[in-house]
Amino acid sequence: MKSLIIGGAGFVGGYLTDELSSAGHEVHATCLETENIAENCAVHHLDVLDKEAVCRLFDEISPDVVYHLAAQSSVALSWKLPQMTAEVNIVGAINVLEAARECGGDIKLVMIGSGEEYGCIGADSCPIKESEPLDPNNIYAVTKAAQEMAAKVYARAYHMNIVMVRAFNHSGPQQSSAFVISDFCRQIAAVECGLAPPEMLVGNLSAKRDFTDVRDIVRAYGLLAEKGVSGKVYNVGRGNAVSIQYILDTAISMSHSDIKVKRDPKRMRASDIPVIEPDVSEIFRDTGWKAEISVERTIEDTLNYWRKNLKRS
Ligand code: A2R
Repeated sequence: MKSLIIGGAGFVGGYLTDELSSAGHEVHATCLETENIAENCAVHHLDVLDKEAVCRLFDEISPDVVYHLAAQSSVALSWKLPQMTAEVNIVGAINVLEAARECGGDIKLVMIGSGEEYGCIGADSCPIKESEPLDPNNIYAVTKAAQEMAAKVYARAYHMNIVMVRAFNHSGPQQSSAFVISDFCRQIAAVECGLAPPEMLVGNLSAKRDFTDVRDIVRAYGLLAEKGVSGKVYNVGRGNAVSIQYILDTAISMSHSDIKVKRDPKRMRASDIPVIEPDVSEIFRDTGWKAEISVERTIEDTLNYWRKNLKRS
């Protein structure tokens, strides 16, 4: 099996490369010229905005499966750079769809979107089913909804083999500290090695989110490539939201340092959705996948990652 990961240098890309390599796939991964990437795969430089280059790469590799991860993936940055976000996430995705169409054959495409596409979800709509109307609430979410709609059109019009994913919060070692689990763990590690005073800066702790370990997420992507039904959209998540307070308490309980919690107005969001939790029965039905790694283990592994990496820096 020949797999091509587009956007292989990001947080998820490295884990997906490991998952597919250890399953015996021939793995090809792309990154931008400015990025570093693990060496356990064939590496190709690619900007998804260069349509000819995307087509050339598909012709050169003739992949069986393509995972499209390349994106401007930050919600915050999408407010600051809406045009760039739209270009990379929508035009980039269409370039990938076009390249697969032109390349022909029976390539399976796994297009990675986001739980953000649902927008402001009321607690009564949880767990959120894939049939819930999309109501994106930020520019990043708009672009991911557009990517998904374009992919559906290609699946229908050209009978292409495409599955679409709405991934909910995922976390684990190596994630940027712009995300909450990684942020809390990094702050604790900084206290422990004397780089910061013994306090934690936090935002809204009552919001509940659905956290899945990145190693489970990439296992889901592999199974969707194998067993996902073409033209279908799948929620990918644990299906069991926990409060940010629980994440905080669990992370602090793993440290021997005496850490005081402090509210940081900069970390409070004007409108935070109280609970986001997906219904994950579709992916379970079609692939048998469900999350296996506990939230506690994700926190522990992320904390240990920061303990090692902050000490080194
Ligand atoms: O923005 P950078 O320099 O970190 O590069 C990102 C890369 N990327 C591109 N690749 C090719 N052509 C472009 N024009 C382009 N612009 C950005 O895609 C990064 O290396 C990768 C996406 O990885 P992350 O930002 O770390 O996202 P993550 O957490 O791996 O999520 C994977 C997918 C994304 O589509 C998310 O929107 C979705 O899962 O949740």
